[in-house]
Parts: sequence; structure tokens; C-alpha cells
Amino acid sequence: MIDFENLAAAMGELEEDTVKEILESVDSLEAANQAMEACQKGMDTVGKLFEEGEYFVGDLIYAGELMTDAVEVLKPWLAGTESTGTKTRMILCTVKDDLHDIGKNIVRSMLEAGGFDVLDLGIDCPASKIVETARAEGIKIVALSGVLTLALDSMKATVEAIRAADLDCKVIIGGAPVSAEACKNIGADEWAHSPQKTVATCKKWAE
Ligand code: B12
Repeated sequence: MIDFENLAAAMGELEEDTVKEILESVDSLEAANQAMEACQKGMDTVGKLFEEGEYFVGDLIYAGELMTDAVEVLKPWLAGTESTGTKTRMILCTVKDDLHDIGKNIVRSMLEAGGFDVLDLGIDCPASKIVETARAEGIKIVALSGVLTLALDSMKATVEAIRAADLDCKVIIGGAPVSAEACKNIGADEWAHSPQKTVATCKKWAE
């Protein structure tokens, strides 16, 4: 029986050995999903302790590395769930001024496992690069990731640039600050927190 509470606590306390030890016992998709949830809960604790001044930027960096390692362990389980034959090309990136990419990388793995050919434009991605790439590659689906509250402004500017360029693109936005209200304000076609919903939405659009 895997102790997911302990995993969340160890992640929050940045106890690498305990995190690794618990992750080693993940042996099913269900356990992998629960472990991912626990790790994210741990990241929330890290964020809270950072806000309270108990953790510093160095701790955030370390937490990021720990989370990236955890995702690597869980990826084979999570990515194995969605395989299909389609290969629609799409863009994914973290928007301008935001350097967080762990969530984006998870979404990328899930999209690739779902049969998408993902053009990953990286982090801090300006709207102009997205527009140019979408036009040059004939891309019809763009997924934007952002974790900072500030990212919502960049998402809005990006969607405006896509619409102004008259590109026939569907846009899905995701990340912690995203919500139905933010989606409406930004003018995106869809929003999601869960990578599974992202894959389902993009599949619907690709049909
Ligand atoms: C690790 C981390 C960092 C690392 C990031 C390393 C990396 N390679 O990404 C580093 C050290 C670089 C960092 C820097 C900073 N960070 Co930081 N960071 C975090 C932390 C602890 C975890 C983020 C994370 O990876 N979470 C785990 C992933 C898996 O979750 P996720 O990104 O939300 O993704 C999931 C979903 O949102 C969704 N999703 C994600 N993308 C997409 C896209 C689509 C299309 C869809 C559909 C879904 C989707 O799927 C994912 C899986 O479920 C958070 C705290 C937190 N609670 O998240 C703070 C946090 C995000 N950081 C914060 C801050 C303030 C900063 C800094 C400004 C600190 C500083 N003073 O320098 C800088 C900003 C740098 C910049 N310009 O971006 C704040 C943001 C506050 C705000 N509301 O704006 C947070 C919330 C901490 C806090 N509570 O204060 N950070």
C-alpha cells in the first residue's frame, strides 16, 4: 500500500530520498495518477512555504528538479494510456515572461502519447514566434501553458496576435492560474488543468 500522504509531505519538505523510495513502488496507472497528484500537492506546499518566506528561490529550483525527476519516473505509466494512430501537428509552449515548464512537459508527454506531433516552442515564448510558426507549418491547434498570474496577460496577447493574424487556429490554455473566467477574458477556445482533458479536447479538434 503506497502512502501518498507521505509522498506529498516528503515532496513539500524536499526529502529527495523518501520521494524516490515511494515512487519506486508505483506499479499501476492508478497509483501513478495518485502519485502525480501527491507530488503536485507537495509543490503547493513548496509554493506556500516560499510565499511565507520559509523557502527561497534556491528551494524552488530544487523542488523543480525533484518534480522533473518524479515526472520521469511516472511518465511511462501516464503516457501509456492514450495511444492512437493520428499524428496531428500542434504547437505547445510556456507563454512570454513565464519560465515554468514542468507542467508543460507533462502535457507534452501526454499529447505525444495521444498521437500528436508536438512542436514544443519552449518557455518565455513570444506571441510573434507562435504566429510565425503556426503560419509556416499550417498549425491548427495551439496549447499555451502558464503558471504565473502574469502569464494570463501573455496568453491574452498571444490569442489576440493569433486572431489578428487571421490564423485558423484553436487555442487551449492551461496551468494553475487558468479558469473558465480567464479563458473567456483571454478569448481562448478551451481551458484545462488536467492533461487528460487537454488530450481529449485536442483529439476532438483534430477530427
Ligand atoms: C518549481 C517552481 C519554480 C521553478 C520552475 C522550474 C521549472 N523548470 O519549471 C523556478 C525556480 C524556475 C521558479 C521560478 C519562479 N517562480 Co515558481 N514555482 C515553482 C513551484 C514550486 C512548482 C511549479 C510546478 O512545477 N508545479 C507542478 C506542475 C506539474 O504543475 P503545473 O505547472 O500547474 O502543471 C499542471 C497543470 O497546471 C496542467 N498544465 C500545465 N500547463 C498546461 C498547459 C495546458 C495547455 C493545459 C491544458 C494544462 C496545463 O497540467 C500540469 C499537470 O497536471 C510553484 C508552486 C506551485 N504550487 O505550483 C511556484 C510558483 C509558480 N512560482 C512562483 C514564483 C513567484 C516564482 C518566481 C517569480 C520566484 C522569483 N522570485 O524569482 C520565479 C518566476 C520565474 C519566471 N519568470 O517564470 C509563484 C507564482 C505566483 C503567481 N501567482 O504568479 C508560485 C505559485 C509559488 C508561490 N506560491 O509563490 N519556480
